[in-house]
Amino acid sequence: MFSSFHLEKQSVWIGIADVITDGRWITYPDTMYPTYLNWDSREPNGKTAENCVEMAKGYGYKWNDISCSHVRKFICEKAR
Ligand SMILES: [Ca+2]
Ligand SMILES: [Ca+2]
Repeated sequence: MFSSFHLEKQSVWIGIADVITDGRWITYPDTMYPTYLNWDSREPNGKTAENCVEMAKGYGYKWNDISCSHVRKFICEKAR
């Protein structure tokens, strides 16, 4: 999984976006449809204004779509 380092402190990008077709979420950089979703109950709500996905600190790290222009650290998958 992922390290919990820094997670208590801030929201993070998880490499999923719907920049090509709104509502069609794709993982990056491998461009796959995610097989797992963990949206907050109020999300996604941003339509074409919010195209990147964060694990949102304010939502208990459930997912939120948000403008891609925000500055966030990333969570990345590490090869075994
Ligand atoms: Ca969107
Ligand atoms: Ca949102």
